[in-house]
Amino acid sequence: MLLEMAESELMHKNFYTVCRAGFADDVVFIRQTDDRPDIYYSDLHAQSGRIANHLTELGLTKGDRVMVQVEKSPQNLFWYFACLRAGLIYLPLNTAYLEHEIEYFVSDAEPSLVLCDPQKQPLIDNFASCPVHTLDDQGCYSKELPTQTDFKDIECADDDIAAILYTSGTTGKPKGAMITHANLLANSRSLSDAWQWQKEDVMLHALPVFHVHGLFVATHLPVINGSTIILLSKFKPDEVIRYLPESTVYMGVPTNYVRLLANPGFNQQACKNMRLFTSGSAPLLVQTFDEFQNRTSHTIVERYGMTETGMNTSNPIDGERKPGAVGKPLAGVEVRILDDDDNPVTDASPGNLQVRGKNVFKGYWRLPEKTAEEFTEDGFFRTGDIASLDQDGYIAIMGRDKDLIISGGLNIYPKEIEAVIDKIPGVLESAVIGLPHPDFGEAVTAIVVAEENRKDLTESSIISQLKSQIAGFKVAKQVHFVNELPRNTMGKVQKNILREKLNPQ
Ligand code: MLC
Ligand code: AMP
Repeated sequence: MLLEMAESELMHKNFYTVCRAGFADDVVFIRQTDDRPDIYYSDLHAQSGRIANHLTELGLTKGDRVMVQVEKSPQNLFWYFACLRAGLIYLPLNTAYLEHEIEYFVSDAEPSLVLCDPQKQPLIDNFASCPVHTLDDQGCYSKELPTQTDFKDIECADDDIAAILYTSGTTGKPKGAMITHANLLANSRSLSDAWQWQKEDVMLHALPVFHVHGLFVATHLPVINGSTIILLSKFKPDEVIRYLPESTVYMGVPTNYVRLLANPGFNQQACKNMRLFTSGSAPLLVQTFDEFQNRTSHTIVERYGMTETGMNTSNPIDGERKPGAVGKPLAGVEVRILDDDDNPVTDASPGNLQVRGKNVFKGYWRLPEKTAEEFTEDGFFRTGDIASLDQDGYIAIMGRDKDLIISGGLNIYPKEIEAVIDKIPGVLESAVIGLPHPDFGEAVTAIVVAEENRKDLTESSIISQLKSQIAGFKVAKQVHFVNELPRNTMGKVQKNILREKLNPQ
């Protein structure tokens, strides 16, 4: 019912226009920290209108890409909504990405405009064939915006692309997930409903805004309901604790919760006005779930999602929130678990998780074959996650079919790191695995086979080479040297043996 309504509401509008109908101009959109003035929903509308006018004056038209790699700020969000209003495709990048990573995204996405931090501009200018403008961490833009705030929002169909978010791939090359206006609407509506969002809720926002979690879930829910966001530029435990008493909702990755629990100031008093804590993007350890409950008397709502699908399942607001489980499918999301022969799993054994619904993306940017591979004939998306279903209908994520490390809520594909290590002179081959880590959940670990007598190759030399070439979060936290990698009869590296050896239980 809800989703039928969502579809008809989007007709001839875009996701922003639907949000606009739900927010009031005189309500605070963003409460800033450090005594900076409040930003109202009227400001969001006026500023996004000016930017949309500017983008149009620059000659950008529907479907063009705007690539954005800037620090988190209210202005960053104005740009996001301006793109939606102008029918442009918003393409956010992790600020940790370095030169050759950005160069790949520019060549693959062919943006019509890049917006970046001033320090990155000369570098990106070297390889981008489009204009490169800057927005600094205070929200100052390098050009003058028009004064005209009125803007006639561009009409969008359900499957018009609102954003492209890159996700890494098993081949080592990131793929752009094309997310439509209808995907955004369906997911924010079903989550609002599932989490019983109220207009009066105040969202304490400490996530980055270049991923689904921070950009879509933690921003859309307040905006579609016309609620206030307390916007923190980064996750800092002391700052989160300081603003919790003025908030009602907090969303985090498990590392955020581990770090909050390590702070003695995080207690029942700090959380007394809170209605909801949610966790996702990586598995939440039962130990963290329990410790959180004991410390705060609140129970974390764990949910499960992906860049390609938005949110799929959630533990309930009313009803049992099970530790180690990600809950039941959200409204409008169909979920099934199949064995390796594609037969439905009928008991609680683990199998391959597939999802279908209006939340599921349109496909990978300019990769029709890859897109076709990831969908079944009847339209289910193969998540690559291994899941099981209990007798109460709760899903638990048991593992992954894909060779993927999730560190502090960020995905890292070993293949990409191995390719960089293998190019270091003196390295014969390498294998990259994830090992349990108390802070990040999993930590990138490299196992390297070096040529004989390469005394210059050490853990720190490999780490510093990686740091110069790839984003810091992907850099191996540890490097081990071995004489050879264990392989099976097919010649495939047996990563399970490496994991067992380096992390004996
Ligand atoms: C930073 N570093 C990391 C890291 N983040 N290393 C491993 N894993 C990470 N996630 C490294 C940096 O390179 C640096 O290394 C050092 O840690 C300090 O950097 P920092 O920038 O000060 O880090 P910090 O602020 O502490 O960041 C940690 C974090 C952040 C956990 C707050 O990573 C974060 O916000 N994670 C959330 C990501 C997220 O939003 N995921 C959602 C994806 S969407 P050095 O060596 O230079 O000191 C998705 C779908 C879904 O998955 O279901 O939601
Ligand atoms: P991303 O590609 O960054 O969107 O990450 C999506 C992946 O994160 C999923 O395919 C899962 O493997 C993982 N993930 C997200 N939420 C959870 C969760 N609550 N528990 C376990 N894994 C999760």
